[in-house]
This record gives sequence, C-alpha cells and structure tokens, in this order.
Amino acid sequence: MRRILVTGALGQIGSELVPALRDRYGADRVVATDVRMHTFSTDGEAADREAADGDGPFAYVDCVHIRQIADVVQRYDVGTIYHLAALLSAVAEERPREAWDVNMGGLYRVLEVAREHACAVFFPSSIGAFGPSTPRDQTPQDTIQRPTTIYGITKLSAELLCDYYAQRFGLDTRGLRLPGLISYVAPPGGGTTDYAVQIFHQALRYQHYTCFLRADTCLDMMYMPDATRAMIELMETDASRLLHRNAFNVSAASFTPAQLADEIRLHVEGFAMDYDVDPVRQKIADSWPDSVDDRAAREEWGWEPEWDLPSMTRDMLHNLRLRLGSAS
Ligand code: NAD
Ligand code: AKB
Repeated sequence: MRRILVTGALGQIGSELVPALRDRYGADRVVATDVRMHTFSTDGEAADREAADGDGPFAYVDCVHIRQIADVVQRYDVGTIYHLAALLSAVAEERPREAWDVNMGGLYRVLEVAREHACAVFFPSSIGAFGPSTPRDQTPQDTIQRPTTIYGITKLSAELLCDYYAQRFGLDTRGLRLPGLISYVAPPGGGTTDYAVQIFHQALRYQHYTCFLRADTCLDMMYMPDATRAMIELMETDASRLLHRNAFNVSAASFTPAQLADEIRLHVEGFAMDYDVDPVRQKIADSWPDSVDDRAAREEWGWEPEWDLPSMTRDMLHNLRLRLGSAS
C-alpha cells in the first residue's frame, strides 16, 4: 500500500485523523505535515526539516509551495492525500487574500502533484459552501450555492476544481461538506462554529460562557469521531458507488447555542450562558443552513452518524474532565 499524506495535520481535524489513520493502516504509512512543527532542527531547507515524532513520520510542508508537496509525495511514495490545510471562516474573513492563497492555491498545487503521481485526494468542504439563497432547512445535496464569505467562495470553488480534476484527468478526488466539528483533543482553528467547543471548556472551568452567536442560531454539528470515520469510510468506498464524489452533505445533529447550553446544564450544575454577539461571525452563521439533507451520503456509501447531542455532550464532558484532572 502506498503511503498517506495529511496536510494541515496539526489542526483540529488532523490531530484526530492522523492517529485514526495510523491505527488503521500502521504508523509508518501515514505522513503528517504542517507549517507548524512538532520538532525540527533549524538547519537546512524548510522542506527538509523532518522528524519522526515517535508516532510516525512528520514533515514540514507549506502547501502553497508545490516543490515541498512533490518532494514529500515522492520521498514517501504517497498514494493518497488528505488535504486539510486551510484558513477557517472567521480567520478567512479577517485575512481574505491569504485565505484565497492558502485555500485555493494550496488545493491547486495538491491536485497538480496528485495528477503527476496518481494520488487519490480527500478534500474537506463545508456547510460554508452554501449561502443565504440556499434552502435553509434540510438543504439538498444538489442546490443553489451562492456563498457570501471568502471561506465559502474558496470551498465552493474547491468542490468544482476537484470535480474538474476527476472529470478531466481521471483523478480520484472525494470530499465531504463537513458541519461544525466538536472535539476535545485540539482547539478549533478560528471558525464560526468554534463556540460549540469553547462552551465545554468554559463550562467546566467557570460554569459560565459568553457566546458570540445568538441563542437561536441553528447549525449542523458533528462529533470528531464521526467526522474522521466518515472521511476514512468515504475514501475506502468502491469508486463505482459514488455519484457525488466531491461534496457529500453529512450531518449528525443540528442545534442552537441555547439547546447546547441546556444539554450541558444537565451535567454541570449552575452552568450559565450569556451572549455578546460578534456581528462578523453572526453574519457568517446566518448565511449557512440550519440543517442539511445527507441522504446521498447514506445511499452512496452507507454514511451513518453514531453520536447525537446527548451522547456527544456526555463524552465531551467526561474526556475534558479527565484532561482537566477534575474527574467526578
Ligand atoms: P485548523 O485551522 O484547526 O487546522 C488547519 C491547519 O492547517 C493548521 O494546523 C495550520 O497550521 C495548517 N496550515 C495553514 N496554512 C497552511 C499552509 N500554507 N500549508 C500547510 N498547512 C497550513 O483547521 P481544521 O479544523 O483542522 O480544518 C481542516 C480542514 O477541514 C479545513 O479545510 C477546514 O476548512 C475543513 N473543515 C473544518 C471544519 C471544522 O469544524 N473543524 C468544518 C468544515 C470543514
Ligand atoms: C468554520 O466555522 O469555519 C468551520 C466550518 C463549519 O467550516 N467550522
């Protein structure tokens, strides 16, 4: 089996996807890469700053530099790339030019290297690829997509670019439109759905959280173990079953900040939440669907979420209590 490369591997998703891939395929089969470093020596070119971090190979790769991607793909005989590197929605809105360069430039270079070396590519799109004119409830798989954020514009363009490489060059590109992801291993990287992670930390530390979205802002969410499993299952599916290769709607739960706070309150006595709405992130959230229809994913490759709001909340609090050393 040729190796797997993960870009942006030290982020919220990569911190759990890399271990999940290593458990499944073997530690030395999965090369983690990022522009941040676990460990590195300061001499030599950036692309050569490389370390085996004990769990498996790690290399510095800035995905806007095609040579750095190509070197690692060649050196490790990579056959599949999970391309996670990107700027998330709130950060992208602050730095739109960088967001375009990293999100589009990075994907374009990954696809070019994949074409050269016949690699399969996984691309994580987002509910951000939809916009205010998209049907809001149970958003269909195939529908109007006119995103109004730079993040959404890069995600929609990326979906189309992945389709193009599949149709034009026969590249095996696949992807998911992920909802907001909730996890306790690594912090979220600057998105609109980050409140749904921060709330757990603050609830345990201070029994209080000030939310930057309005109480009634409904968005699709998913627990990270479901998300990493979905990515691996999609990439393992026989290609002949896939009609929507690059942008499957997937969902596990859909809720508002007020509903999440009520669920946490069942486990954290006295937890209180107030609101200090951030107009930028609220506007982004208001342009996204309340919930998506993921029947295409269920029918074409058997997608089935395992975690709902109550089970995810229990597990998050349990694991964070262990991490904070206050198990009770
Ligand atoms: P994150 O911000 O936590 O991590 C992104 C990683 O990319 C970081 O470690 C960062 O150092 C790295 N990076 C940034 N610029 C880079 C570059 N030029 N070259 C290489 N690496 C670079 O993001 P995440 O939450 O892990 O998301 C990963 C992907 O999944 C992104 O494409 C994101 O849009 C998508 N996604 C995430 C969510 C979510 O809720 N986390 C939801 C939908 C889609
Ligand atoms: C963000 O809020 O930017 C991400 C996403 C849903 O794409 N979590």
